[in-house]
Amino acid sequence: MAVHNVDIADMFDRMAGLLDIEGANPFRVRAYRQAAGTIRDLPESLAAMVADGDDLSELPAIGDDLAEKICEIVETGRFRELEATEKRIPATLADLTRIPGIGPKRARKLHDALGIASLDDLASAAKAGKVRELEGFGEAVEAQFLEAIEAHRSKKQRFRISIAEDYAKGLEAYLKTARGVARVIVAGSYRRRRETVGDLDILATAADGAAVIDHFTRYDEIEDVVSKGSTRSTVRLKSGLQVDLRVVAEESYGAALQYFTGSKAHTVALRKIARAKGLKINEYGIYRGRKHLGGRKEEDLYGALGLAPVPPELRENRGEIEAARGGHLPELVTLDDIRGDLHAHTTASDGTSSLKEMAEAAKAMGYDYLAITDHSQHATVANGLDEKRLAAQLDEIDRLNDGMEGIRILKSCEVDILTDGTLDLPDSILKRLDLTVCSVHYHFDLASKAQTERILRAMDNRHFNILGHPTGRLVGEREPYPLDLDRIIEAAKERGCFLEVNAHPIRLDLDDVHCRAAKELGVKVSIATDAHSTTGLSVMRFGVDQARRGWLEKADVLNTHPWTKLEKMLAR
Ligand code: DGT
Ligand code: CA
Ligand code: CA
Ligand code: ZN
Repeated sequence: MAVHNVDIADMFDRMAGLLDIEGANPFRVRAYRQAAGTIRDLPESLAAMVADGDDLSELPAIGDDLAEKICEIVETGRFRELEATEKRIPATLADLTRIPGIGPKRARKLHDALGIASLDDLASAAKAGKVRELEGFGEAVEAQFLEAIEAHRSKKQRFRISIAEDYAKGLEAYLKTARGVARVIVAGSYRRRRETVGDLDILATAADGAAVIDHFTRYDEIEDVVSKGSTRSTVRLKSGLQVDLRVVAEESYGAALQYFTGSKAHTVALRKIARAKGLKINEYGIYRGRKHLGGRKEEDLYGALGLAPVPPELRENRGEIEAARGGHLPELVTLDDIRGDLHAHTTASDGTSSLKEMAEAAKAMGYDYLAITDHSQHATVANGLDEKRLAAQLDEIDRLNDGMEGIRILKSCEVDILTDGTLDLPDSILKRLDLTVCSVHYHFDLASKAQTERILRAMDNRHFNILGHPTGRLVGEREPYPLDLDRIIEAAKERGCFLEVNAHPIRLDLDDVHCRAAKELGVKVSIATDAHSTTGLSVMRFGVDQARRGWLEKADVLNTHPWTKLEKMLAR
Protein backbone atom coordinates (compact mmCIF):
# COMPACT_ATOMS: atom_id res chain seq x y z
CA MET A 1 0.00 0.00 0.00
CA ALA A 2 1.29 3.42 -0.99
CA VAL A 3 2.66 5.53 1.85
CA HIS A 4 1.69 9.19 1.51
CA ASN A 5 3.81 12.15 2.54
CA VAL A 6 1.16 13.14 5.08
CA ASP A 7 1.39 9.71 6.72
CA ILE A 8 5.14 10.11 7.18
CA ALA A 9 4.75 13.69 8.39
CA ASP A 10 2.09 12.53 10.88
CA MET A 11 4.38 9.78 12.19
CA PHE A 12 7.20 12.29 12.69
CA ASP A 13 4.85 14.72 14.41
CA ARG A 14 3.55 11.96 16.66
CA MET A 15 7.12 11.01 17.47
CA ALA A 16 7.94 14.64 18.33
CA GLY A 17 4.82 14.94 20.49
CA LEU A 18 5.61 11.80 22.47
CA LEU A 19 9.29 12.67 22.89
CA ASP A 20 8.24 16.10 24.09
CA ILE A 21 5.97 14.56 26.74
CA GLU A 22 8.81 12.27 27.78
CA GLY A 23 11.00 15.31 28.26
CA ALA A 24 13.50 14.23 25.59
CA ASN A 25 16.25 16.46 24.20
CA PRO A 26 14.49 19.50 22.64
CA PHE A 27 16.77 19.34 19.60
CA ARG A 28 15.55 15.86 18.83
CA VAL A 29 11.95 16.95 19.23
CA ARG A 30 12.55 19.91 16.95
CA ALA A 31 14.34 17.79 14.34
CA TYR A 32 11.22 15.63 13.97
CA ARG A 33 8.89 18.65 13.88
CA GLN A 34 10.94 20.45 11.24
CA ALA A 35 11.20 17.31 9.14
CA ALA A 36 7.42 16.88 9.36
CA GLY A 37 7.03 20.47 8.13
CA THR A 38 9.36 19.90 5.19
CA ILE A 39 7.55 16.71 4.22
CA ARG A 40 4.10 18.34 4.34
CA ASP A 41 5.25 21.07 1.93
CA LEU A 42 7.10 18.72 -0.37
CA PRO A 43 5.62 18.75 -3.88
CA GLU A 44 6.90 15.28 -4.81
CA SER A 45 5.97 11.97 -3.24
CA LEU A 46 8.64 10.55 -0.94
CA ALA A 47 7.59 7.03 -1.89
CA ALA A 48 8.35 7.86 -5.53
CA MET A 49 11.66 9.45 -4.56
CA VAL A 50 12.67 6.35 -2.62
CA ALA A 51 11.68 4.17 -5.58
CA ASP A 52 13.84 6.35 -7.83
CA GLY A 53 16.77 6.03 -5.44
CA ASP A 54 16.93 9.79 -4.74
CA ASP A 55 19.13 10.99 -1.91
CA LEU A 56 16.60 12.16 0.68
CA SER A 57 19.25 13.66 2.93
CA GLU A 58 19.51 16.49 0.41
CA LEU A 59 16.07 17.69 1.47
CA PRO A 60 15.96 20.54 3.98
CA ALA A 61 15.75 19.38 7.62
CA ILE A 62 16.36 15.75 6.61
CA GLY A 63 19.72 14.31 7.69
CA ASP A 64 21.07 10.82 7.07
CA ASP A 65 19.30 9.49 10.13
CA LEU A 66 15.84 10.76 9.17
CA ALA A 67 16.40 9.81 5.53
CA GLU A 68 16.92 6.24 6.68
CA LYS A 69 13.74 6.36 8.73
CA ILE A 70 11.75 7.62 5.76
CA CYS A 71 13.07 4.69 3.69
CA GLU A 72 12.04 2.31 6.45
CA ILE A 73 8.49 3.74 6.53
CA VAL A 74 8.14 3.73 2.74
CA GLU A 75 9.49 0.20 2.36
CA THR A 76 7.92 -1.52 5.36
CA GLY A 77 5.00 0.74 6.28
CA ARG A 78 6.40 0.67 9.82
CA PHE A 79 8.39 3.07 11.97
CA ARG A 80 9.99 0.93 14.64
CA GLU A 81 11.32 3.78 16.77
CA LEU A 82 7.79 5.18 17.06
CA GLU A 83 6.46 1.74 17.94
CA ALA A 84 9.08 1.44 20.67
CA THR A 85 8.19 4.87 22.00
CA GLU A 86 4.51 3.97 22.03
CA LYS A 87 5.40 1.03 24.25
CA ARG A 88 6.85 3.42 26.81
CA ILE A 89 4.04 6.00 26.67
CA PRO A 90 0.54 5.56 25.26
CA ALA A 91 0.15 7.06 21.77
CA THR A 92 -3.17 8.65 22.70
CA LEU A 93 -1.48 10.74 25.39
CA ALA A 94 -0.31 13.11 22.67
CA ASP A 95 -3.98 13.85 21.81
CA LEU A 96 -4.19 15.74 25.10
CA THR A 97 -1.97 18.48 23.74
CA ARG A 98 -4.70 19.30 21.20
CA ILE A 99 -6.66 20.82 24.07
CA PRO A 100 -5.83 24.50 24.61
CA GLY A 101 -3.99 24.89 27.92
CA ILE A 102 -2.38 21.46 27.80
CA GLY A 103 1.25 21.33 26.78
CA PRO A 104 3.67 18.42 27.09
CA LYS A 105 4.39 19.09 30.77
CA ARG A 106 0.74 19.14 31.79
CA ALA A 107 0.02 16.04 29.69
CA ARG A 108 2.76 14.23 31.53
CA LYS A 109 1.52 15.39 34.90
CA LEU A 110 -2.04 14.26 34.13
CA HIS A 111 -0.65 10.90 33.14
CA ASP A 112 1.68 10.42 36.10
CA ALA A 113 -0.71 11.69 38.76
CA LEU A 114 -4.06 10.37 37.51
CA GLY A 115 -3.15 7.69 34.98
CA ILE A 116 -4.82 9.68 32.19
CA ALA A 117 -3.76 8.33 28.78
CA SER A 118 -6.36 9.68 26.35
CA LEU A 119 -8.96 12.39 25.81
CA ASP A 120 -11.64 9.97 27.04
CA ASP A 121 -9.69 9.44 30.26
CA LEU A 122 -9.33 13.16 30.70
CA ALA A 123 -13.05 13.72 30.18
CA SER A 124 -13.99 11.14 32.83
CA ALA A 125 -11.42 12.43 35.31
CA ALA A 126 -12.64 16.00 34.79
CA LYS A 127 -16.28 14.93 35.21
CA ALA A 128 -15.36 13.15 38.45
CA GLY A 129 -13.72 16.35 39.71
CA LYS A 130 -10.29 14.78 39.96
CA VAL A 131 -8.42 17.21 37.75
CA ARG A 132 -9.14 20.23 40.00
CA GLU A 133 -7.32 18.52 42.84
CA LEU A 134 -4.01 18.56 41.01
CA GLU A 135 -1.68 21.36 41.90
CA GLY A 136 -1.83 24.18 39.34
CA PHE A 137 -5.10 23.07 37.70
CA GLY A 138 -8.17 24.12 39.72
CA GLU A 139 -11.89 24.12 39.05
CA ALA A 140 -11.94 26.71 36.26
CA VAL A 141 -9.26 24.87 34.30
CA GLU A 142 -11.13 21.62 34.72
CA ALA A 143 -14.30 23.18 33.31
CA GLN A 144 -12.32 24.62 30.38
CA PHE A 145 -10.93 21.18 29.58
CA LEU A 146 -14.40 19.65 29.49
CA GLU A 147 -15.65 22.37 27.20
CA ALA A 148 -12.66 22.01 24.88
CA ILE A 149 -13.04 18.23 24.68
CA GLU A 150 -16.70 18.68 23.80
CA ALA A 151 -15.86 21.20 21.07
CA HIS A 152 -13.14 18.89 19.75
CA ARG A 153 -15.53 15.94 19.52
CA SER A 154 -18.40 17.77 17.89
CA LYS A 155 -16.17 19.13 15.12
CA LYS A 156 -16.94 17.33 11.90
CA GLN A 157 -13.68 16.33 10.36
CA ARG A 158 -12.75 18.24 7.24
CA PHE A 159 -9.46 17.78 5.39
CA ARG A 160 -7.12 20.61 4.52
CA ILE A 161 -6.88 21.09 0.75
CA SER A 162 -3.18 20.12 0.68
CA ILE A 163 -3.89 16.83 2.44
CA ALA A 164 -6.95 16.12 0.28
CA GLU A 165 -4.75 16.78 -2.74
CA ASP A 166 -2.30 14.11 -1.70
CA TYR A 167 -5.10 11.51 -1.55
CA ALA A 168 -6.85 12.85 -4.65
CA LYS A 169 -3.75 12.58 -6.83
CA GLY A 170 -3.21 8.96 -5.86
CA LEU A 171 -6.80 8.03 -6.55
CA GLU A 172 -6.92 9.92 -9.82
CA ALA A 173 -3.83 8.13 -11.10
CA TYR A 174 -5.25 4.79 -9.99
CA LEU A 175 -8.66 5.35 -11.61
CA LYS A 176 -7.05 6.29 -14.91
CA THR A 177 -5.78 2.73 -15.13
CA ALA A 178 -9.34 1.30 -15.06
CA ARG A 179 -10.35 -0.55 -18.20
CA GLY A 180 -12.37 1.60 -20.60
CA VAL A 181 -12.15 4.79 -18.58
CA ALA A 182 -11.84 7.99 -20.64
CA ARG A 183 -11.76 10.88 -18.16
CA VAL A 184 -11.22 11.18 -14.43
CA ILE A 185 -11.64 14.50 -12.63
CA VAL A 186 -12.06 15.49 -9.00
CA ALA A 187 -15.03 17.87 -8.69
CA GLY A 188 -16.83 19.20 -5.57
CA SER A 189 -15.26 21.65 -3.15
CA TYR A 190 -11.87 20.29 -4.19
CA ARG A 191 -12.26 21.69 -7.69
CA ARG A 192 -13.59 24.96 -6.26
CA ARG A 193 -10.33 25.02 -4.27
CA ARG A 194 -11.91 25.58 -0.90
CA GLU A 195 -9.45 25.59 1.99
CA THR A 196 -10.91 22.36 3.37
CA VAL A 197 -12.96 19.57 1.84
CA GLY A 198 -15.58 17.41 3.52
CA ASP A 199 -15.20 14.59 1.00
CA LEU A 200 -13.89 14.01 -2.52
CA ASP A 201 -16.31 13.83 -5.45
CA ILE A 202 -14.78 12.11 -8.44
CA LEU A 203 -16.33 12.01 -11.85
CA ALA A 204 -15.29 9.54 -14.54
CA THR A 205 -16.53 8.84 -18.04
CA ALA A 206 -16.71 5.33 -19.50
CA ALA A 207 -19.06 3.25 -21.58
CA ASP A 208 -19.10 0.51 -18.95
CA GLY A 209 -19.61 2.11 -15.52
CA ALA A 210 -19.64 -1.16 -13.58
CA ALA A 211 -16.08 -2.04 -14.62
CA VAL A 212 -14.81 1.31 -13.37
CA ILE A 213 -16.72 0.96 -10.10
CA ASP A 214 -15.26 -2.52 -9.58
CA HIS A 215 -11.78 -1.19 -10.13
CA PHE A 216 -12.46 1.72 -7.74
CA THR A 217 -13.63 -0.51 -4.88
CA ARG A 218 -10.44 -2.56 -5.16
CA TYR A 219 -8.24 0.46 -4.30
CA ASP A 220 -5.86 -0.66 -1.58
CA GLU A 221 -6.39 2.36 0.67
CA ILE A 222 -10.08 1.68 1.22
CA GLU A 223 -11.22 1.05 4.78
CA ASP A 224 -14.75 0.17 3.79
CA VAL A 225 -17.11 0.33 0.84
CA VAL A 226 -20.14 2.31 1.99
CA SER A 227 -22.20 1.76 -1.15
CA LYS A 228 -21.70 0.27 -4.58
CA GLY A 229 -23.93 0.43 -7.67
CA SER A 230 -23.33 0.19 -11.39
CA THR A 231 -22.59 3.89 -11.90
CA ARG A 232 -21.86 5.19 -8.42
CA SER A 233 -20.07 4.21 -5.27
CA THR A 234 -19.01 5.70 -1.96
CA VAL A 235 -16.03 4.48 0.04
CA ARG A 236 -14.15 5.52 3.15
CA LEU A 237 -10.37 5.51 3.02
CA LYS A 238 -8.15 4.40 5.89
CA SER A 239 -7.32 8.07 6.46
CA GLY A 240 -11.02 8.68 7.23
CA LEU A 241 -11.57 10.60 3.99
CA GLN A 242 -14.79 9.71 2.19
CA VAL A 243 -14.84 9.48 -1.60
CA ASP A 244 -17.84 9.53 -3.94
CA LEU A 245 -17.38 8.27 -7.49
CA ARG A 246 -19.86 8.78 -10.32
CA VAL A 247 -19.40 7.33 -13.78
CA VAL A 248 -21.32 8.94 -16.66
CA ALA A 249 -21.41 8.69 -20.44
CA GLU A 250 -19.23 11.05 -22.44
CA GLU A 251 -22.23 13.06 -23.72
CA SER A 252 -23.17 13.98 -20.12
CA TYR A 253 -19.67 14.88 -18.98
CA GLY A 254 -20.12 18.66 -18.91
CA ALA A 255 -23.50 18.56 -17.20
CA ALA A 256 -22.31 16.06 -14.60
CA LEU A 257 -19.14 18.03 -13.98
CA GLN A 258 -21.14 21.20 -13.44
CA TYR A 259 -23.48 19.42 -11.05
CA PHE A 260 -20.76 17.72 -8.97
CA THR A 261 -18.57 20.79 -8.85
CA GLY A 262 -21.34 22.77 -7.19
CA SER A 263 -21.60 24.64 -5.08
CA LYS A 264 -25.14 23.65 -4.40
CA ALA A 265 -26.12 27.32 -4.08
CA HIS A 266 -24.54 28.13 -7.46
CA THR A 267 -26.27 25.21 -9.20
CA VAL A 268 -29.64 26.01 -7.65
CA ALA A 269 -29.31 29.57 -8.97
CA LEU A 270 -28.49 28.24 -12.47
CA ARG A 271 -31.55 26.01 -12.42
CA LYS A 272 -33.75 28.95 -11.60
CA ILE A 273 -32.43 30.83 -14.61
CA ALA A 274 -33.02 27.75 -16.79
CA ARG A 275 -36.63 27.49 -15.63
CA ALA A 276 -37.25 31.13 -16.45
CA LYS A 277 -36.04 30.41 -19.99
CA GLY A 278 -38.23 27.34 -20.33
CA LEU A 279 -35.19 25.05 -20.05
CA LYS A 280 -34.22 22.32 -17.65
CA ILE A 281 -30.76 21.29 -16.50
CA ASN A 282 -29.70 18.24 -14.54
CA GLU A 283 -26.65 15.97 -14.27
CA TYR A 284 -27.32 14.54 -17.74
CA GLY A 285 -27.65 17.66 -19.79
CA ILE A 286 -29.76 20.60 -20.76
CA TYR A 287 -33.27 20.10 -22.14
CA ARG A 288 -36.14 21.93 -23.72
CA GLY A 289 -39.09 19.70 -22.98
CA ARG A 290 -37.73 16.26 -23.82
CA LYS A 291 -35.28 17.55 -26.36
CA HIS A 292 -31.62 17.19 -25.32
CA LEU A 293 -29.77 20.39 -26.21
CA GLY A 294 -26.31 19.52 -24.96
CA GLY A 295 -24.23 18.62 -21.92
CA ARG A 296 -20.95 17.36 -23.29
CA LYS A 297 -19.12 20.43 -22.05
CA GLU A 298 -19.76 22.73 -19.09
CA GLU A 299 -19.71 25.65 -21.53
CA ASP A 300 -22.83 24.19 -23.22
CA LEU A 301 -24.82 24.73 -20.03
CA TYR A 302 -23.56 28.21 -19.27
CA GLY A 303 -23.94 29.18 -22.93
CA ALA A 304 -27.55 28.02 -23.12
CA LEU A 305 -28.32 30.18 -20.11
CA GLY A 306 -26.68 33.22 -21.68
CA LEU A 307 -23.74 33.13 -19.28
CA ALA A 308 -19.98 33.19 -19.74
CA PRO A 309 -18.41 30.06 -18.20
CA VAL A 310 -17.71 30.68 -14.52
CA PRO A 311 -14.33 29.56 -13.09
CA PRO A 312 -14.92 26.86 -10.43
CA GLU A 313 -13.35 29.00 -7.66
CA LEU A 314 -16.14 31.58 -8.06
CA ARG A 315 -19.08 29.18 -7.97
CA GLU A 316 -20.46 30.11 -4.55
CA ASN A 317 -23.46 32.24 -5.61
CA ARG A 318 -21.77 35.41 -4.44
CA GLY A 319 -22.41 37.55 -7.49
CA GLU A 320 -20.61 35.45 -10.09
CA ILE A 321 -23.78 34.67 -12.03
CA GLU A 322 -24.64 38.36 -12.46
CA ALA A 323 -21.04 39.00 -13.53
CA ALA A 324 -21.18 36.10 -16.00
CA ARG A 325 -24.38 37.49 -17.49
CA GLY A 326 -22.99 41.01 -17.76
CA GLY A 327 -19.71 39.82 -19.27
CA HIS A 328 -17.63 41.22 -16.44
CA LEU A 329 -16.26 38.17 -14.70
CA PRO A 330 -12.79 38.91 -13.33
CA GLU A 331 -9.75 37.60 -15.17
CA LEU A 332 -8.35 35.70 -12.21
CA VAL A 333 -4.70 35.77 -11.22
CA THR A 334 -2.73 32.61 -12.12
CA LEU A 335 0.37 30.95 -10.72
CA ASP A 336 2.24 31.98 -13.87
CA ASP A 337 1.61 35.64 -13.03
CA ILE A 338 3.66 35.39 -9.82
CA ARG A 339 7.12 37.01 -10.16
CA GLY A 340 8.48 36.44 -6.69
CA ASP A 341 7.86 35.55 -3.07
CA LEU A 342 7.76 38.17 -0.31
CA HIS A 343 7.89 36.03 2.84
CA ALA A 344 10.60 33.42 3.45
CA HIS A 345 12.81 32.35 6.36
CA THR A 346 16.35 30.98 6.48
CA THR A 347 18.55 29.22 9.01
CA ALA A 348 19.30 32.67 10.47
CA SER A 349 15.98 32.39 12.36
CA ASP A 350 13.80 29.27 12.29
CA GLY A 351 14.18 28.11 8.68
CA THR A 352 16.05 24.97 7.65
CA SER A 353 17.65 26.16 4.38
CA SER A 354 20.43 28.71 4.07
CA LEU A 355 20.10 32.12 2.44
CA LYS A 356 21.99 30.89 -0.59
CA GLU A 357 19.89 27.73 -0.91
CA MET A 358 16.69 29.78 -0.72
CA ALA A 359 18.00 32.19 -3.36
CA GLU A 360 18.94 29.38 -5.71
CA ALA A 361 15.61 27.62 -5.23
CA ALA A 362 13.70 30.84 -5.99
CA LYS A 363 15.82 31.38 -9.09
CA ALA A 364 15.15 27.82 -10.25
CA MET A 365 11.43 28.54 -9.95
CA GLY A 366 11.88 31.36 -12.43
CA TYR A 367 11.24 34.15 -9.93
CA ASP A 368 12.63 37.65 -10.36
CA TYR A 369 12.91 38.29 -6.63
CA LEU A 370 12.70 36.73 -3.18
CA ALA A 371 12.34 38.66 0.07
CA ILE A 372 14.18 37.17 3.04
CA THR A 373 12.02 37.77 6.09
CA ASP A 374 13.62 36.16 9.10
CA HIS A 375 12.01 36.78 12.47
CA SER A 376 12.88 39.80 14.61
CA GLN A 377 14.33 39.61 18.12
CA HIS A 378 11.10 39.30 20.13
CA ALA A 379 10.49 35.87 18.58
CA THR A 380 13.08 34.20 20.78
CA VAL A 381 11.75 30.67 20.24
CA ALA A 382 12.24 31.23 16.51
CA ASN A 383 15.78 32.55 17.11
CA GLY A 384 14.74 36.06 15.99
CA LEU A 385 17.37 38.54 14.80
CA ASP A 386 18.40 41.63 16.74
CA GLU A 387 19.65 44.74 14.99
CA LYS A 388 23.22 43.51 14.85
CA ARG A 389 22.44 40.09 13.39
CA LEU A 390 20.01 41.60 10.88
CA ALA A 391 22.67 44.11 9.80
CA ALA A 392 25.07 41.23 9.22
CA GLN A 393 22.42 39.44 7.14
CA LEU A 394 21.88 42.56 5.02
CA ASP A 395 25.61 42.62 4.21
CA GLU A 396 25.45 38.96 3.32
CA ILE A 397 22.52 39.68 0.97
CA ASP A 398 24.56 42.43 -0.71
CA ARG A 399 27.38 39.99 -1.35
CA LEU A 400 24.98 37.34 -2.62
CA ASN A 401 23.23 39.78 -4.98
CA ASP A 402 26.61 40.84 -6.37
CA GLY A 403 27.54 37.27 -7.14
CA MET A 404 24.22 36.00 -8.50
CA GLU A 405 22.50 36.64 -11.80
CA GLY A 406 18.83 36.33 -12.62
CA ILE A 407 17.37 36.80 -9.15
CA ARG A 408 17.26 39.69 -6.73
CA ILE A 409 17.21 39.00 -3.01
CA LEU A 410 15.17 41.65 -1.25
CA LYS A 411 16.21 42.80 2.20
CA SER A 412 13.38 42.29 4.57
CA CYS A 413 12.36 41.04 7.99
CA GLU A 414 9.23 39.60 9.58
CA VAL A 415 8.99 42.20 12.30
CA ASP A 416 6.97 41.41 15.40
CA ILE A 417 4.23 43.86 16.26
CA LEU A 418 4.64 44.35 20.01
CA THR A 419 1.63 44.60 22.31
CA ASP A 420 1.74 48.39 22.37
CA GLY A 421 1.86 48.57 18.58
CA THR A 422 5.53 49.47 18.26
CA LEU A 423 7.68 47.49 15.86
CA ASP A 424 10.24 45.12 17.33
CA LEU A 425 13.29 46.75 15.68
CA PRO A 426 14.41 50.39 15.59
CA ASP A 427 13.87 52.60 12.54
CA SER A 428 17.64 52.84 12.14
CA ILE A 429 17.72 49.27 10.81
CA LEU A 430 14.20 49.15 9.30
CA LYS A 431 15.11 52.00 6.94
CA ARG A 432 17.80 49.82 5.37
CA LEU A 433 15.19 47.23 4.28
CA ASP A 434 13.50 47.00 0.88
CA LEU A 435 10.26 46.13 2.62
CA THR A 436 8.87 44.77 5.89
CA VAL A 437 6.36 42.07 6.71
CA CYS A 438 4.93 42.92 10.13
CA SER A 439 3.08 40.26 12.12
CA VAL A 440 1.36 39.55 15.42
CA HIS A 441 2.85 36.45 17.03
CA TYR A 442 1.72 36.63 20.65
CA HIS A 443 -1.03 38.07 22.84
CA PHE A 444 -3.75 36.74 20.56
CA ASP A 445 -6.14 37.10 23.48
CA LEU A 446 -6.52 40.90 23.36
CA ALA A 447 -10.06 42.19 22.93
CA SER A 448 -10.97 43.11 19.35
CA LYS A 449 -10.63 46.85 19.95
CA ALA A 450 -7.21 46.56 21.56
CA GLN A 451 -5.91 44.11 18.93
CA THR A 452 -7.15 46.35 16.12
CA GLU A 453 -5.55 49.43 17.67
CA ARG A 454 -2.30 47.56 18.20
CA ILE A 455 -2.10 46.86 14.47
CA LEU A 456 -3.26 50.34 13.44
CA ARG A 457 -0.52 51.88 15.61
CA ALA A 458 2.04 49.60 14.01
CA MET A 459 0.85 50.73 10.58
CA ASP A 460 1.54 54.32 11.58
CA ASN A 461 5.23 53.53 11.38
CA ARG A 462 6.21 54.44 7.85
CA HIS A 463 8.46 51.37 7.62
CA PHE A 464 5.39 49.13 7.86
CA ASN A 465 4.60 47.59 4.46
CA ILE A 466 2.76 44.28 4.61
CA LEU A 467 0.63 42.85 7.42
CA GLY A 468 1.71 39.19 7.68
CA HIS A 469 -0.94 36.44 8.16
CA PRO A 470 -3.45 39.14 9.20
CA THR A 471 -5.80 37.15 11.47
CA GLY A 472 -3.51 34.46 12.88
CA ARG A 473 -6.02 31.71 12.15
CA LEU A 474 -4.85 28.15 11.54
CA VAL A 475 -7.19 26.13 9.33
CA GLY A 476 -9.11 23.65 11.49
CA GLU A 477 -6.97 24.44 14.53
CA ARG A 478 -7.16 28.04 15.65
CA GLU A 479 -9.83 30.66 15.08
CA PRO A 480 -8.80 34.15 13.93
CA TYR A 481 -8.06 36.46 16.84
CA PRO A 482 -10.82 39.01 17.42
CA LEU A 483 -10.12 41.86 15.01
CA ASP A 484 -11.89 44.61 13.08
CA LEU A 485 -10.45 43.59 9.76
CA ASP A 486 -12.54 46.04 7.75
CA ARG A 487 -11.02 48.90 9.69
CA ILE A 488 -7.56 47.50 9.12
CA ILE A 489 -8.16 47.25 5.39
CA GLU A 490 -9.33 50.86 5.35
CA ALA A 491 -6.28 51.93 7.34
CA ALA A 492 -4.02 50.05 4.93
CA LYS A 493 -5.62 51.99 2.09
CA GLU A 494 -5.09 55.34 3.82
CA ARG A 495 -1.48 54.65 4.75
CA GLY A 496 -0.32 52.82 1.62
CA CYS A 497 0.14 49.46 3.37
CA PHE A 498 -0.64 45.98 2.08
CA LEU A 499 -2.04 42.72 3.41
CA GLU A 500 -0.64 39.25 3.02
CA VAL A 501 -2.40 36.17 1.73
CA ASN A 502 -0.23 33.65 3.51
CA ALA A 503 -0.16 30.74 1.07
CA HIS A 504 0.67 28.02 3.55
CA PRO A 505 -2.27 25.57 3.46
CA ILE A 506 -2.57 25.66 7.24
CA ARG A 507 -2.91 29.46 7.21
CA LEU A 508 -4.52 30.72 3.97
CA ASP A 509 -4.83 34.01 5.78
CA LEU A 510 -6.40 36.35 4.46
CA ASP A 511 -9.36 34.19 3.54
CA ASP A 512 -11.38 34.50 0.32
CA VAL A 513 -13.97 36.90 1.74
CA HIS A 514 -11.40 39.38 2.98
CA CYS A 515 -9.34 39.15 -0.22
CA ARG A 516 -12.41 40.43 -1.95
CA ALA A 517 -12.98 43.13 0.66
CA ALA A 518 -9.40 44.30 0.14
CA LYS A 519 -9.87 44.38 -3.62
CA GLU A 520 -13.06 46.38 -3.30
CA LEU A 521 -11.22 49.02 -1.29
CA GLY A 522 -8.27 48.98 -3.69
CA VAL A 523 -5.78 47.42 -1.26
CA LYS A 524 -3.34 45.08 -2.97
CA VAL A 525 -2.23 41.82 -1.37
CA SER A 526 1.01 39.91 -1.31
CA ILE A 527 0.58 36.18 -1.94
CA ALA A 528 3.52 34.73 -0.02
CA THR A 529 4.55 31.28 1.15
CA ASP A 530 6.17 31.94 4.55
CA ALA A 531 8.59 29.19 3.45
CA HIS A 532 10.82 27.77 6.17
CA SER A 533 12.80 25.70 3.66
CA THR A 534 13.33 25.47 -0.10
CA THR A 535 10.44 23.02 -0.39
CA GLY A 536 8.21 25.52 1.41
CA LEU A 537 8.36 27.78 -1.64
CA SER A 538 6.15 25.31 -3.51
CA VAL A 539 2.95 26.12 -1.58
CA MET A 540 2.44 29.32 -3.60
CA ARG A 541 -0.29 27.62 -5.62
CA PHE A 542 -2.58 27.32 -2.59
CA GLY A 543 -2.31 31.05 -1.98
CA VAL A 544 -3.11 31.74 -5.63
CA ASP A 545 -6.17 29.50 -5.37
CA GLN A 546 -7.34 31.42 -2.31
CA ALA A 547 -6.82 34.75 -4.08
CA ARG A 548 -8.81 33.44 -7.05
CA ARG A 549 -11.66 32.53 -4.69
CA GLY A 550 -11.42 36.15 -3.55
CA TRP A 551 -11.91 37.39 -7.14
CA LEU A 552 -8.38 38.80 -7.39
CA GLU A 553 -6.85 39.64 -10.74
CA LYS A 554 -3.21 39.93 -11.66
CA ALA A 555 -3.03 43.66 -10.94
CA ASP A 556 -4.52 43.18 -7.45
CA VAL A 557 -1.53 41.15 -6.36
CA LEU A 558 1.68 42.93 -5.36
CA ASN A 559 4.06 40.18 -6.38
CA THR A 560 2.85 39.92 -9.97
CA HIS A 561 4.61 43.22 -10.59
CA PRO A 562 8.27 43.57 -11.59
CA TRP A 563 10.60 44.86 -8.86
CA THR A 564 11.03 48.31 -10.40
CA LYS A 565 7.27 48.85 -10.16
CA LEU A 566 6.90 47.09 -6.82
CA GLU A 567 9.59 49.29 -5.31
CA LYS A 568 7.54 52.39 -6.17
CA MET A 569 4.36 50.83 -4.81
CA LEU A 570 6.04 50.10 -1.49
CA ALA A 571 7.31 53.65 -0.99
CA ARG A 572 5.18 55.45 1.60
P1 DGT B 1 -17.72 19.44 0.93
O1 DGT B 1 -17.65 18.03 0.46
O2 DGT B 1 -18.52 19.60 2.18
O3 DGT B 1 -16.40 20.09 1.06
O4 DGT B 1 -18.54 20.31 -0.17
P2 DGT B 1 -19.00 19.90 -1.65
O5 DGT B 1 -19.41 21.16 -2.33
O6 DGT B 1 -17.98 19.07 -2.32
O7 DGT B 1 -20.36 19.12 -1.38
P3 DGT B 1 -20.78 17.59 -1.54
O8 DGT B 1 -19.63 16.67 -1.51
O9 DGT B 1 -21.85 17.37 -0.54
O10 DGT B 1 -21.44 17.53 -2.97
C1 DGT B 1 -20.68 17.67 -4.14
C2 DGT B 1 -21.45 18.49 -5.13
O11 DGT B 1 -22.63 17.80 -5.53
C3 DGT B 1 -21.93 19.81 -4.58
O12 DGT B 1 -20.93 20.82 -4.65
C4 DGT B 1 -23.10 20.08 -5.46
C5 DGT B 1 -23.68 18.72 -5.73
N1 DGT B 1 -24.80 18.45 -4.81
C6 DGT B 1 -24.80 17.67 -3.73
N2 DGT B 1 -26.03 17.65 -3.14
C7 DGT B 1 -26.80 18.47 -3.89
C8 DGT B 1 -28.17 18.88 -3.83
O13 DGT B 1 -28.92 18.50 -2.94
N3 DGT B 1 -28.60 19.73 -4.80
C9 DGT B 1 -27.78 20.19 -5.79
N4 DGT B 1 -28.24 21.03 -6.71
N5 DGT B 1 -26.50 19.82 -5.88
C10 DGT B 1 -26.02 18.97 -4.94
CA1 CA C 1 -17.24 17.04 -1.52
CA1 CA D 1 -19.75 14.21 -1.71
ZN1 ZN E 1 4.84 34.83 11.09
